[in-house]
Amino acid sequence: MSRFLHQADLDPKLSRRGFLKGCAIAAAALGLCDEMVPKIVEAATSPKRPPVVWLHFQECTGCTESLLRASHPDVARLILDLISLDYHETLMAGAGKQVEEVLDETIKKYDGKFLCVVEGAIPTKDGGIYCKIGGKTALEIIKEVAPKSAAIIAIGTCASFGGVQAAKPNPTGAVGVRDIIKDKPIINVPGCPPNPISFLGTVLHYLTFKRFPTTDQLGRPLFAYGRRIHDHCERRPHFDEGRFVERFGDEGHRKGYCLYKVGCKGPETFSNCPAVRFNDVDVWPVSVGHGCIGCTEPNFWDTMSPFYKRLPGIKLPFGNGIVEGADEVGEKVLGVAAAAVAVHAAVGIGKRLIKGGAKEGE
Ligand code: FSX
Ligand code: SF4
Ligand code: F3S
Repeated sequence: MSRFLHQADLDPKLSRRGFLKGCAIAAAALGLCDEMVPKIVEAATSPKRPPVVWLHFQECTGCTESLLRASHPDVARLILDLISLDYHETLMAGAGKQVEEVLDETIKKYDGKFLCVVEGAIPTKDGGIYCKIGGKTALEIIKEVAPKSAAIIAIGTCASFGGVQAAKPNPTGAVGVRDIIKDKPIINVPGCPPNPISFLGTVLHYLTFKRFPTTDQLGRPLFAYGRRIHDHCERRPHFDEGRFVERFGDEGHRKGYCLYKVGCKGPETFSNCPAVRFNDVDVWPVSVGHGCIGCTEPNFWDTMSPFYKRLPGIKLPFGNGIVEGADEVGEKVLGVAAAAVAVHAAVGIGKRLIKGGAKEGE
């Protein structure tokens, strides 16, 4: 780890057991079989750690915070042990000219070899003046650093798609890295913030196979973003059977019913949250009673809001078996996802009818 880092919040040493556990968690998240764990361990223990330059632009630093405050300290520690973090503005003890020199030195010394991690969006309006570090705009910095990097990981929804600052009317013209840099391998690990395991898995895959994992059309690794939340949510049986929370705090909420009608965007959101969960205590937003707000999706501040209104255009089974027509709430157009959800809902109604639980038209 770089001499510039504060180390107080991290365990001084990662035990062998903790190390192997971290590798096993990442291998499982990557969908790799047990036989692959030794290969991952070998890559992770290579003395040749890739130098990493970690840039911060328009964001809240939640991505770094969640990574380092991971209640699973081994995961945070493993990430920092895997890479040689040569430049990271939040973690560096130094400041000003001294660290700017470190950045210059690092990108020259490791020209074409370092991994660039970008956290935060890049403002493009008015010459990019809305985010400046050391007298340079974020736009200038990314254009200077990216061409010298081997590959880029955009961590968080801001660096991936623009995030909160790109919300309408996007006053600073904020965009994600892929909108600026076109000729480097770039992978998006969105989420506001993303799950540390998704980032760890991406890094481990890169170290082990010398390339990024397969992605979807939005540049997100399929191992973490290949499934819709709605399709592996533990409340899904309630959706299918038409049991919904109508208001926060009502009986249905206390019983753990589906949160769709109080705004859950799980049917339109791709992420591993229900499977990987957070904070090492086996929870995720929906499990603790709050709908998913779609934080891994592009423009979710616009397309997924109002956050407490249901997605429009979906036919739903009510508790009494009546099928309600499409609502016009928010501005999201659901397309294929809506059709898929409607089919599931219809199946649920069908089951209820077959069971004789409700009469048609009731
Ligand atoms: Fe964005 Fe990350 Fe949301 Fe915050 O840095 S993804 S605002 S959690 O912290 O970039
Ligand atoms: Fe789970 Fe949300 Fe889908 Fe309901 S709508 S099943 S709470 S993901
Ligand atoms: Fe984000 Fe939804 Fe997961 S809000 S953290 S994608 S449950």
